[in-house]
Amino acid sequence: MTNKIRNNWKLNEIEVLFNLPFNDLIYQSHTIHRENFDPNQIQISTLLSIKTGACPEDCSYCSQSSKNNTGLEREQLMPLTEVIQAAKEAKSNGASRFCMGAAWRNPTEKSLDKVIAMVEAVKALDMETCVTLGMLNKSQALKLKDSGLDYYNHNLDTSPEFYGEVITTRTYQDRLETLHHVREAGINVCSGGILGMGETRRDRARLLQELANLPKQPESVPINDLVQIKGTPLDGIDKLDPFEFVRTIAVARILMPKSYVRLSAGRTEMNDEMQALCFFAGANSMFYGERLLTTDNPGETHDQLLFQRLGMNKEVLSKQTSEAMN
Ligand code: SAM
Ligand code: DTB
Ligand code: SF4
Repeated sequence: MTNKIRNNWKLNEIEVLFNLPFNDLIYQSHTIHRENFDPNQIQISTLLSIKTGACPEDCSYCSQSSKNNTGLEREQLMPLTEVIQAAKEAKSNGASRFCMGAAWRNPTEKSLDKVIAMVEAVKALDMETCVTLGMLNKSQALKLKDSGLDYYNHNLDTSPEFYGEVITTRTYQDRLETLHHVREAGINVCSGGILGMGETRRDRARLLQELANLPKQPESVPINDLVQIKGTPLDGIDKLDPFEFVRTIAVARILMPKSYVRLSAGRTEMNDEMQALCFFAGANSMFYGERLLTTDNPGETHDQLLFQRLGMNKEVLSKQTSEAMN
């Protein structure tokens, strides 16, 4: 087994990993996990939707798309004071990173300035910051970097081949370009995808191949299990086999040995045993708090108990941040 980061993964090599007997696969991924991280530490982020609903994009999984009739109430950009209050609460509950999400195709210059004030205020609380605002151009990414932003989240979501079945209003290439601007600006990249949208195993392998073979692998890789939302085209689709979800986490860990793999949306549908299996397979980050963006997440009390039962601890600072400080 090797620790070396590779950016030349071939599809057939990834499919071989997916096809391994389950125990062989998670033994391999756990070994790599242990070589790179403390397996009992978990990085904790809390999410806040700073601008909800009425999004012009047509992502077929999303409660916030104006194309989907989900009954979600649209909200204006949240005032700064409310954002600071939410970040303080997240910090006192033990989150080390605060992630702010806006339902935009891309931010306007005026709205970006408002988000920048939020980033600066959250940084002043000594928390890591992350935002997800849709597509960015080069100068917007540089502006965010100047504000002290630590991470930008922009998911590839699925394979390039399946992508068109899920979203038609922006292309895979658009997403890769945003990731390029974020990387070039020197902001840490958070990029992953969603499973359980009707994609094949090959699509899951292709998504991971795209992420792993980026010029530099994302520092953070959220793996979401689709949260089915009434009024979206993906509501009612067959659920993914939980073991297939764990396999995908394991393969992500093997391909991206030094990235944080985040067990993201979908945890309310998972039992504790499955989440423990995900941690064993290599997930070492999660969203903490009652809400994701518009849907529920297991509450802090539940997660705190889960950590206690598993002897796991919340990480104070991510590896990247502590390395940057030294
Ligand atoms: N509007 C921005 C964008 O799409 O880039 C940022 C917010 S968007 C909600 C962030 C990510 O959340 C999406 O790329 C998708 O991967 C994930 N997501 C959204 N709705 C989801 C759902 N119902 N289930 C699982 N993941 C979801
Ligand atoms: C990510 O990959 N998952 C988070 C975060 N990045 C922004 C969002 C999950 C959203 C789940 C559905 C909702 O709450 O609306
Ligand atoms: Fe808009 Fe993001 Fe939802 Fe797509 S995922 S509809 S871009 S908020």
